[in-house]
Amino acid sequence: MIPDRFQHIPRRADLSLEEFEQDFLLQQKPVILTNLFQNQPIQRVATVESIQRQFGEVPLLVSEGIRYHHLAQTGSSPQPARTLTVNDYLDSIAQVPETSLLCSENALPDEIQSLFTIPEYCRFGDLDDLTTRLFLGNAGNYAHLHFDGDFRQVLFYQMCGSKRIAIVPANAAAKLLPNQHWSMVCLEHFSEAEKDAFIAYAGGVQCILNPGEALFFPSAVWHYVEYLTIGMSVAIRFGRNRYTQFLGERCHLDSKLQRIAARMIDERIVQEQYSQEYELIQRAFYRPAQSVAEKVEQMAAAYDLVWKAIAEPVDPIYQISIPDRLAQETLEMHAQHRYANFIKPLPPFGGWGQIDAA
Ligand SMILES: O=C(O)CCC(=O)C(=O)O
Ligand SMILES: [Fe+2]
Repeated sequence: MIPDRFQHIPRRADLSLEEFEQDFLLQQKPVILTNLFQNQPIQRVATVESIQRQFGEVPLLVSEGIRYHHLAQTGSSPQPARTLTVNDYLDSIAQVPETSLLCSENALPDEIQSLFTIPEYCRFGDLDDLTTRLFLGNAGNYAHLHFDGDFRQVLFYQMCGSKRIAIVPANAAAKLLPNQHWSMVCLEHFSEAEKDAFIAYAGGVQCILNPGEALFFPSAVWHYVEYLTIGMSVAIRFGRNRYTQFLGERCHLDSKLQRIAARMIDERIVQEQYSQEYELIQRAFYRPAQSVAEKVEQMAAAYDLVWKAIAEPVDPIYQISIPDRLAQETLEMHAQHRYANFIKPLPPFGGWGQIDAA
């Protein structure tokens, strides 16, 4: 265990469901639950040795995980993903301790799923939409600063090892150079002092998460994760309501949508306060367009109108646009499959028949 030198995020044991929802979830504040799985078998798997013993033969998809390749434009492409057993992966990191490969966001194997019950805290949202994920990585690995584009709340349980986690509120986007759900700020290349200074400047908080602890990530927050040791974590990703499901699965991601979605986590509030705004986005979604670029423009205009209607009077993110061509191109690539059914192609070009004939 590594002491949490930050002490920015409260640690709570035995938090009642009501306190969790009122003081943290509905206020979109992080909290660390210190005894989430007390007396459940998962709590006894807290060392690398116990992971090897219990899950050594479980297959994992190992890849470069949450890194910022596509915009870094370094000319190097990510290493291909491959399947390894837990033991083979652990052996491989003993051979190459600085490898960038890790198991990121894998479906949670049954062998681990069967060691705990889904906590009552996760019942907010549509329970059928709840999902679980596994992470296993080497010391020195990281997840680049991003927000989760599915707009789920997450309970992030640390089985073994320690992670440094930074959380930055959605409204800091203007300071983070957002592109889709990525920040273009590469904290992984900053010195320790620069990281701390930058995260403080962006209004963020940090913690060191240790075995047995679970961090609650509010929906749509920015986060950056460092593996301080070999670490294994389980993410319980809450179900969403029908509004955040639509925004997270069908609309193109950007930091304005992020802020809109963060307002819509409670479906009662959407029904009471934001139904017109939600419909505006839905209408834009179903309006036909002739190209992905045009579709993105229609949607961005809808995000803009909605955000103008619901933003706080002084809001830094309102200034954001995506000026650079590279960002626009990658945005359209990302939007392509989401809007594919709504694009009417231009009629095919008829050729220069007349001229040729002459
Ligand atoms: O721990 C990690 O590697 C990243 C976690 C993360 O980004 C997430 O659970 O959404
Ligand atoms: Fe994430």
